[in-house]
Amino acid sequence: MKTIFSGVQPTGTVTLGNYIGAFRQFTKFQDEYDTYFCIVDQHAITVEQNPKELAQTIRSLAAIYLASGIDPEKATLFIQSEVPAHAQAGWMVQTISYIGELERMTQFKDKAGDQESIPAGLLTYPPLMAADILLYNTDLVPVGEDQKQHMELTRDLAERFNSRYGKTVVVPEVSIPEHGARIKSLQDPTKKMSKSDPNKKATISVLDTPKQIEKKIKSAVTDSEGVVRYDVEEKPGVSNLLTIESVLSNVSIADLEKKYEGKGYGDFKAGVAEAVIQHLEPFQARYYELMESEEELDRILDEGRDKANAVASKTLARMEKAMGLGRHRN
Ligand code: ATP
Ligand code: LTN
Repeated sequence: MKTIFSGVQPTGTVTLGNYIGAFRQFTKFQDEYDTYFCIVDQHAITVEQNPKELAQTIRSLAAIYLASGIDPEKATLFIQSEVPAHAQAGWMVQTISYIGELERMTQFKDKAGDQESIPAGLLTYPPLMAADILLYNTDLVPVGEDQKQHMELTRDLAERFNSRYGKTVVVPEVSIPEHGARIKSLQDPTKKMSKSDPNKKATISVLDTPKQIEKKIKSAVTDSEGVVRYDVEEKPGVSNLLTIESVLSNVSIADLEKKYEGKGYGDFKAGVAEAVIQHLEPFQARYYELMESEEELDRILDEGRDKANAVASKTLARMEKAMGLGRHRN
């Protein structure tokens, strides 16, 4: 059976972009693959976090994974910092990473910005991500489009490890969804919708109320043509809304264009909002139920931690042996 691994950072509330680009894919894989889904809290601290809020966001993210349909009977859901092999293997992968290639990562450049003091962890974020993936002998990594560059580097690092130390790790492939891999900001449809956008009108959280969703979609930036048609170059705002409705209601873009023929943006936005609200309603109900049942959440995360530890510690031992660390006899 092939293995799937993906991770999401517990930073702020999960957006509709995360949901469409990542979570929606995850559930599709759990029936046919050996799946690992990780709450990457050690990645989250590459940007300063409030400790109390981080602890809360970790639980909330676990509930979001489950509410989106992850079944703990089939998939392994766990917290990165509870499996020590991640930090250990992350260090090892760092030693074969080059500063130049890490500095070229666009996520690093965006997050480092023009800060005077750049945390070293922002730079060494990708080797830890590579370690996450390699520890589970992962074949396929489902992520949104923004992670493509990190995945290319992960493959380079895996190949480098194997060529230096002998074939030890599996070189993973990336899986990016055909539609919805890059949901855009509602206020600037040339930028991706991002959890950390300070303008709350730009993002829809998966926990927003129907009223908030209606309001945000109503104020989404479109254009002055007044015709609902898909054209990413000329009409990025309308195209983004069409993509959102299409993936959430499972109706093709062409059929949606027909549905809105002769209608204005008012009707169109109301339709998109309705599709989002309808889709999120059962999700939110399950989320709040899970957040109430602390024990169930803890039990699932304990089991996930144990299953992940068993697999990760084996790969770690193999990597250490290949590198000659410790007292492994040949
Ligand atoms: P931040 O903006 O704070 O860096 P993020 O929104 O990118 O956070 P992550 O936890 O880094 O969130 O990403 C979780 C998953 O969601 C990743 O697989 C990522 O590729 C995907 N993703 C993030 N933003 C989008 C988006 N706008 N459209 C589609 N997928 C997305
Ligand atoms: N870098 C990713 C989060 C992440 C991840 C991973 C994704 C950390 N480790 C392993 C897939 C596999 C992000 O910023 N979205």
